[in-house]
Amino acid sequence: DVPAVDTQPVQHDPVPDEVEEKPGSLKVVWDWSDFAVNFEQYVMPEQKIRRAPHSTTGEPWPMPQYYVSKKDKVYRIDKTNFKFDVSKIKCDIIEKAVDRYRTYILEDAVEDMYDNFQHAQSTMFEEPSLKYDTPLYMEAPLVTRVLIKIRKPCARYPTAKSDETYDLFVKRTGIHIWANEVWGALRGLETLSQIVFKGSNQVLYIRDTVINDYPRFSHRGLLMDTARHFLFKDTIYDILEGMAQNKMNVLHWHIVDDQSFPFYSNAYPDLSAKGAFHPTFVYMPEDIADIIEFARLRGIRVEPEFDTPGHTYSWGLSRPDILTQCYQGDRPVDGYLGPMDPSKNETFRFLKNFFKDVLHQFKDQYIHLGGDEVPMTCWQSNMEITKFLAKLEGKSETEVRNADPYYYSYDIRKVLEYYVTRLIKDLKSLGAKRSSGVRMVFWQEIMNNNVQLPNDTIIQVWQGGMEEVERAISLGMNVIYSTCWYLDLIEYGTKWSKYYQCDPADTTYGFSIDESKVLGGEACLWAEYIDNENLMTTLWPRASAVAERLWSNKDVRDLDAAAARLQEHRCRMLSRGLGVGQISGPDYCLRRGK
Ligand code: CP6
Repeated sequence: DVPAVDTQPVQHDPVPDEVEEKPGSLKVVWDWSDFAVNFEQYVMPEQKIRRAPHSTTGEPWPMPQYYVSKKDKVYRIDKTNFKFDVSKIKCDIIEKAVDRYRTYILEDAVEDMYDNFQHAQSTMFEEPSLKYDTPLYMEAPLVTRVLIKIRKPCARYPTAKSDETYDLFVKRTGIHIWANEVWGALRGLETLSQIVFKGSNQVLYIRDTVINDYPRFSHRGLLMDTARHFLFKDTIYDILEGMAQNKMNVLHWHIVDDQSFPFYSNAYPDLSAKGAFHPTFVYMPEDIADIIEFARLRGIRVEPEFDTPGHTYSWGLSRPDILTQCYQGDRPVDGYLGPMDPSKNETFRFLKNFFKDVLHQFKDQYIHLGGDEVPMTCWQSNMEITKFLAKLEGKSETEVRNADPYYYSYDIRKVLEYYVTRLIKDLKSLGAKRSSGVRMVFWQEIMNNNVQLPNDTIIQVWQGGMEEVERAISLGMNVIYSTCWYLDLIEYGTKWSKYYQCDPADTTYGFSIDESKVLGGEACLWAEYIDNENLMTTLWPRASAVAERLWSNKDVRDLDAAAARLQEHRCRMLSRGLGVGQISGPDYCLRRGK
């Protein structure tokens, strides 16, 4: 029984005569000798990364502000007597951090994968292998002590003003970490754990090093979306642990949206009872507290976002009364509720009670209030709203009664302005009862719509480039930049270099940007196509490119140098048990430990 074979020839488009005849056209490309000569130019820079010389092992990510390490002066880590001394400060944050980093240093240290491996013998590598047989390594002096000195008393929560500065000295006398605040000591311990490396002989080494380090931007964030897919606590812990390993310090938690409402509100339990995907897919107050605690111990702030007045479909499952009924002509559109309804006092009474509980559960000074993609055409279609607007504009009773979208010219953006202004006022008054106060963040549309904002408002730019940053600053606002860092937009390859080259205060095209007004940036991982299974592989190490841009000096930009360190960084995250994804095309990691 021989299967029938389709003997029809494949139909090709006929090759046009001009192409065959013209010199330098298609034909030339198929000249293989020419291709071989030009091979180098066809190799993408990212593919060269695996040829990185093994001297990259033990390099930090993100790159410190000032960093000198001596390749010819190496110490051995004394595994059995290794000790951390923390002087003069009693602090749970540092005690727990020491426990974590002891494990990372002594058990999960990244291995020098370029040494003693068959490929290392080939000409692909710049240095020969077996370097651990040389006197430099065999006779390296032992270091046994890490001395941590923190100048100020331990604070409970990290804030926007936390000092993350630290110095790190690796000398014959020991390893010294000096910091102003405990947050700097955390960053210093992370750096220390990165510059310790394991030789292929399984001995731990560290080079003689001097580091003075501090972040370029104070806001180095990551947007996590738990509304499009519910994320389990373990996944969120992995995100936070990855952030700590990249010195990122703000978890922007986009907790609810149109698709689901997984936040348990003490004031309105029906919101999650009716709005969550499943009764168990809810973050209870204990869960929120656990996540904030896990973040706190890593110097990470948790900034919640409750996006209104748009993106609120799931709120309407329990509270249809606070959403706007959209109309088609004079007929209500069945089952279609739009943004929050600002014409009702009940909407604001509800929001005030709701946010009172939010400010109770979340400790950070910042709260993100959304304001993006508001479907104002729904407001426009609803006669109650247009009447309300007419009243806002001081029209007479009859004018209001007769207000008609076709005859009365109005600016629907005034409704948004009213909504946002009233929400801000209510939140400020709630914030006044808190020790940290409250500072509000909005998506950039709020600035686009003529809304008068208090000048401590923060604008998060997600569309457009430096012209938008410049505009927000000129309006007196602080800025968080995200446009180029939408990590959920997936293309072939990982495109980390694109993320790496983007700068939230880029002045190369002539924009005058006051960098002190740019708080930093955020990598956004919107979760329409992300769940617990693919989150870590999509997020890391791509977000690492963002992390270095936000931490390191503006002129740390060399792609080849970054590629070598990033490759090691990816292997390090893997060896520490995080299921991170690809970065550089074909490569390999040694994965010991977990
Ligand atoms: N959800 C919310 C989203 C997006 C925004 N807000 C979004 C828009 C465009 C892209 C990706 C995400 N999914 N609430 C915009 C801030 Cl490309």
